[in-house]
Amino acid sequence: EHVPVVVVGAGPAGLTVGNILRAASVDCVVLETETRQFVEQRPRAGVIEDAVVRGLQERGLADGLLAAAQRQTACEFRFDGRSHPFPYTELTGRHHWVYPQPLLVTDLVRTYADVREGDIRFGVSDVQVHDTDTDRPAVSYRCPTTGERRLIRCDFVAGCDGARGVSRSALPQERTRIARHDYGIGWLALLAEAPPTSDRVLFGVHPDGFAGQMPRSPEVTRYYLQCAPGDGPGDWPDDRVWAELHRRLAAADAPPLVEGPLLEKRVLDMHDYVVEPMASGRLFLAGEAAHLTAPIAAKGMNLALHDAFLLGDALAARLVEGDDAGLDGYADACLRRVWDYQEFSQWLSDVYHGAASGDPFRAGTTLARLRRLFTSPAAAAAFAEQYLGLAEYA
Ligand code: RFL
Repeated sequence: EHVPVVVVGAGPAGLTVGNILRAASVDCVVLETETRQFVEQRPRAGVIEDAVVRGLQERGLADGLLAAAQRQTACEFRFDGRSHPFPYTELTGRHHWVYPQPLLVTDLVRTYADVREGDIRFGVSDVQVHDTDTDRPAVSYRCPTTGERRLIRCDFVAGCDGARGVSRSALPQERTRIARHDYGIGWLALLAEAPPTSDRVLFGVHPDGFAGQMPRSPEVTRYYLQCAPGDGPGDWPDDRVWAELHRRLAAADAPPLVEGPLLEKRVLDMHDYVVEPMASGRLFLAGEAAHLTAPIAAKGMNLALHDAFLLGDALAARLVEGDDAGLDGYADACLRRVWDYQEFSQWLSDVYHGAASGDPFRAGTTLARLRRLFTSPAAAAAFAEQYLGLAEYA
């Protein structure tokens, strides 16, 4: 079997690359270890930048999103027992969109497989990437129904298999650097079957630790609670979760949180990494296969989709018109943005977690940084620009 492109992984990045290739009539195979149902239901991200929505729209991939997503114009910090709304659209003219990742993935699978007649193979196992530094790379896998091993030869491999994938390890070790950052904290990620108390994203900066509220839909709300990095869900019975959420998001001038059953409760170990240079020979990584940003600034899926736009367009230009420029500049173009967002996540992490660091000096300076967003128009504009996505990427 031979196809021009094998895409490893059917997350937001891989499905977007596949869709762009099919729209350009380039054949490809997407390989995914999980089932279709599993990837369509996996809850994760929800906040999408204007520029990414536009990127999806330009590629015919935003119909579902535009019909159902909420467009947000402000977020809100809570500290000193009060609410502090931050109206970012007033400052930048840009928005955030709330559209849960499972809905986006469902749209992307449907368009790829059902509308653009793309080949997608779910439930494969033991995926291996071969010969990517030659002109004839290949990907092999075990077929879920027969158990036999299959080999697909191709011209290019798009490694979009996320943080736990295998394609990253096919980069030549001597030319690859992995830069890591560990925040030394955990976040308890929660999904509650309850309406949000406010339709804004809320950030609670509190001496007991950070807490966040991210509306997902009228029925479901995501919450985060800073916790010790070694904690497990067992350390956080529902009563403790709600007591801490109430305390850390308290504001005398706002209604209380609405409690409900907790559908998801897992501890995220907060860390970042960046794989450089993201490409070698005929292998190009995109999304979390190449870089992870802890969900502090809600940038992970945005970065994954930015990569996928560049990679899909570059592969189509190469395979349809013989134009190599996009592929040649791909890794550098992605990495500039990745480092920008990593820096912003680190900056924001200090603001969120400084008050609970146990170090009174750090608590003082990070609170000063937070108050400055509400007293200095220049500081507010700088925050808004990064939070909504730099204008240069819009
Ligand atoms: P994904 O989504 O992990 O997809 C990779 C796919 O590859 C499959 N796979 C393999 N397939 C074939 N062979 C193998 N050997 C394979 N190994 C794995 C996997 O099953 C999967 O289907 O990576 P991708 O496409 O790069 O997309 C990245 C995003 O999913 C991720 O960045 C976001 O979810 C991060 N994130 C957020 N990002 C935002 O932009 N805004 C948010 O509000 C936001 N909130 C979040 C988040 C991530 C979270 N978690 C769970 C860490 C909230 C949370 C709680």
